[in-house]
Formats: sequence, C-alpha cells, structure tokens
Amino acid sequence: MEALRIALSKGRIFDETLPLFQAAGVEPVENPAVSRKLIIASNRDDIEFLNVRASDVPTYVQHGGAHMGVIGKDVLMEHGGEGLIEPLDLHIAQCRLMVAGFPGTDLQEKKRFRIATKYANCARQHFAQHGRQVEIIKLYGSMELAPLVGLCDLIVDVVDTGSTLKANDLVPLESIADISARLVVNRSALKTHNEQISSLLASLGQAVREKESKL
Ligand code: PRT
Ligand code: MG
Repeated sequence: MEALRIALSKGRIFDETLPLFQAAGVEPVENPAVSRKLIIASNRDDIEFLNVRASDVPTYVQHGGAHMGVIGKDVLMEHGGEGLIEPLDLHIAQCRLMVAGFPGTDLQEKKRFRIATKYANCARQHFAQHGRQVEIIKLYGSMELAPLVGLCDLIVDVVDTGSTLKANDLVPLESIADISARLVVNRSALKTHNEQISSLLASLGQAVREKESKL
C-alpha cells in the first residue's frame, strides 16, 4: 500500500509536533531543518514526511499531494479549509490572530483603515463583520514594519508574547481568533488510508491528552 504522506513545515510547527509524533511511535529519520530532502522517511515504512512551506501545507493536503498535515489555525482560516477535515487540535504553537497598530488608535473611528497583512481573507472578513471599511495591503512577512513607514494604519498578524509589537512601538488592539496547530486530513484519504489515519489519529489524540494532563 502507498505510504501515508504527512506534510509538516520546519521551524515552530516541526519542533512542537515532533514530540507528539514520537509519543505516537512515528518519527522522521532526518531533521527537515538540516536535511535538503523534501521527502523524509520515517521509522515506519508506511509513513513518510513532506517538508513543505507552512502556507503551502493546506494546498498539498487539499489536492492530495499529502494525505495529512499540520498547520496553524491562522493558515487554515486564511486558506478556507476546502477539501480538508480538521479532526484534531494539537494544542501547540499557540498564539492569537490580532489587529495591532499605534497606541491610542480608535477602531470605531469612521474612516477607511489601511491594513497590511499576510492574512488578507481573515482581515477582510473580520472587518466586514464589524461593518468597517478597509483597504488591504498584502505582505508576506515582517508586518510590524509597515505602519512604521506609513504603509498602513493597522496590521493583522499573529501575536504570542507581544514583544515584537512592543519592540516596534505597536500595541494589540483587537483579537480575531485564538490560534493553535491543527491536524488536517484530505477528505478522500479518509477512505483510501482509513486504517492508517484512524490509528495515527487515536495515538496522536492520546499523546495530546497526556501532554495536557502533565501541564
Ligand atoms: O516563515 P514562513 O513564512 O515559512 O512560515 P510561517 O511564518 O507561517 O511559519 P512559522 O514557523 O513562523 O509559524 C508557523 C505557525 O506557528 C503559524 O502559522 C502560527 O500558527 C504559529 N505561531 C505561534 C506563530 C507565532 N506563535 C508567532 N509568534 N507564528 C508566527 N509568530 C511570529 C509573528 O508573525 C510575529 O512576527 O512571531 C512574531 C510575534 O511573536 P511575539 O512573541 O513577539 O508576539
Ligand atoms: Mg515565519
């Protein structure tokens, strides 16, 4: 049978997911942060890992390039989740998706705010729900720079400790969503790889609960 392919992104997601997979009895034979290989074998011959850019993980899983993947809820919300199911909250890589800007900014002010973000869909939806007019400027990183050089009034980004905002004289203004990493599964893989996926889901769920009970 074809191996189950699991898409992971290196960095935060990989570092925090690895112990959960290890507890579930699966681990990559090489560290994706060091290896140049994009398909990485695991200790089990029926499972392999794909080294994918974080924002590309939902795309790989949606189109069946990977059967399963791990992504931040922020990335999942921005993608829209088409073709994916989200069976497990891994309770890792936690942060908040927030609106941030200069201290004293009044979000109720009747004006057309300019918002720089890599979360264009989330930002548009959030401000539309509040009936506010906005203009979205799409960026791919370091959103905190944009208001400092007059590119925008506000940013929408994930915030953890808040120290990046603080270092740039910005403040969190409004929360959009609580974020953590989620396991996502391709809908049709649920049928083609049902047994492998069910047993891995059960072991990962167990690993998450055990870790939570120790906190
Ligand atoms: O880097 P690349 O563009 O390839 O992808 P990525 O930035 O999406 O990947 P990565 O590994 O940086 O983040 C993966 C996931 O981790 C995100 O999708 C979030 O779900 C989650 N996560 C948790 C975070 C943070 N915490 C976080 N603090 N992702 C990013 N940050 C960044 C944030 O963008 C900001 O620049 O850290 C800075 C803020 O941190 P604080 O602690 O200063 O508030
Ligand atoms: Mg990053």
